[in-house]
Amino acid sequence: MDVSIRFRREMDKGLCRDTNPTAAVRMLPTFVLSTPDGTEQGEFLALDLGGANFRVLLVKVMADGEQKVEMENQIYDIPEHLMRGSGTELFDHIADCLANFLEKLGIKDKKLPLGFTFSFPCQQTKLDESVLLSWTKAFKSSGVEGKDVVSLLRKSIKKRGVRTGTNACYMEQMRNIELLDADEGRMCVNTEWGAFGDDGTLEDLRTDIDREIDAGSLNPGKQLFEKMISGMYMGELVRLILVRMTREQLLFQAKTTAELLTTGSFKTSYIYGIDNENNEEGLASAEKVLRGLNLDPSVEDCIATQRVCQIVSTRAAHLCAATLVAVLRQIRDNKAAEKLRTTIGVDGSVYKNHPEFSRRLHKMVRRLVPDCDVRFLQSQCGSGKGAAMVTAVAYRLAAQNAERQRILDTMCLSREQLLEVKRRMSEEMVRGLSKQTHEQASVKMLPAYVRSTPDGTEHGDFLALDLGGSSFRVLLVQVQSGQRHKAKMQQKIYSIPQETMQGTGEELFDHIVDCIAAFLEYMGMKGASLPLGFTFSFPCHQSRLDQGILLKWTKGFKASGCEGHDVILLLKDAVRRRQEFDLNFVAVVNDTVGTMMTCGYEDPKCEVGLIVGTGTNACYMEEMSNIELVEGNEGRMSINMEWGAFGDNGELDDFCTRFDHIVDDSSNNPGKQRYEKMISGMYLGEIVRNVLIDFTSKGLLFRGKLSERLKTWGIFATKFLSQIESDRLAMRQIRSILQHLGLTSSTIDDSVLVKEVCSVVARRAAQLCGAGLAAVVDRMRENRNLNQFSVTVGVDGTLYKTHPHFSSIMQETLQDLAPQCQVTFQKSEDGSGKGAALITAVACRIKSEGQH
Ligand code: 0WK
Ligand code: BGC
Repeated sequence: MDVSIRFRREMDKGLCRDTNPTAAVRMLPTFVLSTPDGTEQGEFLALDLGGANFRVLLVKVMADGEQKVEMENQIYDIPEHLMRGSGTELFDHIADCLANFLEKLGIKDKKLPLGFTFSFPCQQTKLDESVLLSWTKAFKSSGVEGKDVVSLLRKSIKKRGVRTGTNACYMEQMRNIELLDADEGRMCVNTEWGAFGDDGTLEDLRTDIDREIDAGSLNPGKQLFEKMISGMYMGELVRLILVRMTREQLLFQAKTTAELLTTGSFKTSYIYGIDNENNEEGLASAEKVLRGLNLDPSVEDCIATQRVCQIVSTRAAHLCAATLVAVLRQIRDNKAAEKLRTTIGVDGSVYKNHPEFSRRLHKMVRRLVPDCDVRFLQSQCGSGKGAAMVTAVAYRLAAQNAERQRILDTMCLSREQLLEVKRRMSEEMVRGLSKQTHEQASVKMLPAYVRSTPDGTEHGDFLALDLGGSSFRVLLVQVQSGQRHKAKMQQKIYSIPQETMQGTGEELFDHIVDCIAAFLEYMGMKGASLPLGFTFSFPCHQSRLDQGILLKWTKGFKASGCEGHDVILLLKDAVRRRQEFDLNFVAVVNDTVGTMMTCGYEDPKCEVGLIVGTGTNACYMEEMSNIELVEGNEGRMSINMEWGAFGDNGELDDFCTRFDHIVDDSSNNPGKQRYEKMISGMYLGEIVRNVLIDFTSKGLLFRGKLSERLKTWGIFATKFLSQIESDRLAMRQIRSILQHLGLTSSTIDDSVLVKEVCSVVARRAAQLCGAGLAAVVDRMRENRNLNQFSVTVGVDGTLYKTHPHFSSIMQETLQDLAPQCQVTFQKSEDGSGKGAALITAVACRIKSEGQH
């Protein structure tokens, strides 16, 4: 347990950017980001260097979902002199072996992808670039350390014209690998645990025998943990112990032999025969080995030798278990899992050939982490197949990334495209304002009859309704003159059931009046007759403040018998039907105008209102001289742009993707509100859902498994976009959102991709919104013949307020496309209902001034 805890500390040092350079356990990123998902296919070559044997392999991977792999391999010798010679000779030899292999298989002309298992500590900067940090085991070729082994191999192959240690790797969360900037997904980390203890962490456990081995090794002071547990040194450990015991007259009548004193004379493979459950066989094997070393062992000597072998290999198995457990704990903590269920792929001659090693390792692992369900899977085909699989996965990932990027690129807008959106919006604004082209214009530029802002003399109680956003509110706003910032407000939120939104107009307005009655009751003002301001967030033609002819429903509303009607009259009729109270209908305003007024009450420079919520829209103060639909040229009046309809005449067709068309076709107003359907909260989730369906159907996501729930309209609520993109949300939380959507088998990689889709869709929405706003503020600047123009925009809407990046991306785009405008954004805290009440207060003041 203590060794395991020490190793865990070393792992953290290796993962941490500051301590990595001096960490003994280097925790090297491998740039292997994913494990096979069964869709890999193709033929791959693999080289496997560094274990007991050097292999060249041809691996055929079939994407038949059965993980079937066909393999041909050839073992080639790496002569000792090449291990210690020059690196060029070593890599030329490797290239020769490869050429020989290709020749044999008659595939010399095939240009196959190659995976290279190079089992030495390497600093990788990408999957196919790997700099050797230091040789280990029996290798010491010159001119290789500090070099990229892939380019050395490439050079030899171009020229050509074609082991025994211990280590572990595991899939680590990217956010824990401080050497890399990425935060999302996982990457395989090569722990290089052979070097555990090189910084003295194991000094209290290392014995004099360990120090003797190290002193006699090719790399003293290095790979100390490896020298305590791996096959290259296990035999030598036993030999040195036998020598020590002999010299202390404990064995072989204190007589050593030249063989016993020869380094490496006691092979690790000897231990496999001696440290045998079947004692008899083990002792016989011990005697045979000792006689082979020219010793004349007694039975006691054989028993003692067997005991030494048991102790050396048991220590190795237990130490290996301790470090393995540290890795298992790291994975469990990363997953925040109660119980970890995982499989460990194992290879190596000691694990495979030592009769007791694996049992002892498994047993100690289970003792140290009884709460983990660990399966050990012995690799049958060596890591060469693994290298081929890594190559196959890399190929699959590369192909999938390319396809995903190709699709996502259709949703990325360039600066030129955004400038074009701005230009076309400006053009449509002019067409909307002009009497001649107003009817055809997609952006209706509706006069809103708000021309002045409160002057502080307003006072009284006002009722306000706020319909059209994600919730319906009834408000009482009490305005005291001279108390500019102290308008008191009480409000209650009421729901508008879907069937009421899409029923008859009478039912809808009767429901609204029911809510007013309930509110007056709740406020103890039953029967009160107050001036009313009505925020009605839909396109209305107005010829005065207290009239609003509904042009068309948008968002989720479709109540019959309303379009083409004055909504004030519809409300009046409903009040009349109820016969319980009366109201003084003073104003109907759009939520953008209400929001502008609410913020304008605090900041007189607020002359633009913006909503990015269920729907999207903007209003601003336009020169009366430009509003051809209204008489008079003096001063300014607010214009409800209804920019949600921008694109309904095809202005955005060259920016629309097939996902936008799918969302529009499945909406309740196809062909309408095209700009809104690329920006607002009611639709962003749907765009994402359709991209995810497309990716899944192409096998680029969720392993191609499409869940029924994901096929459900509206299931991917836009709030998920905001949650998924929040920096605080860990990948596993994204996974729980996906599980909620019935995507129970999603992987971390899937979560990373879903997050990327959400960010691409939200980024485009924010940029399009920024381009539209740039057209508005630049027009106001030109209207006022200003070189520099500063203005405040009052903004409201759930998407703008809750999405972690929408507002900043929109403001960046606005600043870039309208650099001569300094725009301040003021979030409306009180909603547009207050604005409607203030507009009502102003209208009442003007009316009462007019009567005196
Ligand atoms: C709050 C305003 C309301 C507006 C809404 C828009 O008071 O008038 O319609 O914001 O945001 P949503 O609720 O659609 O997200
Ligand atoms: C409506 C606008 C409203 C906007 C924001 C749009 O669908 O047409 O009138 O301002 O949503 O709520």
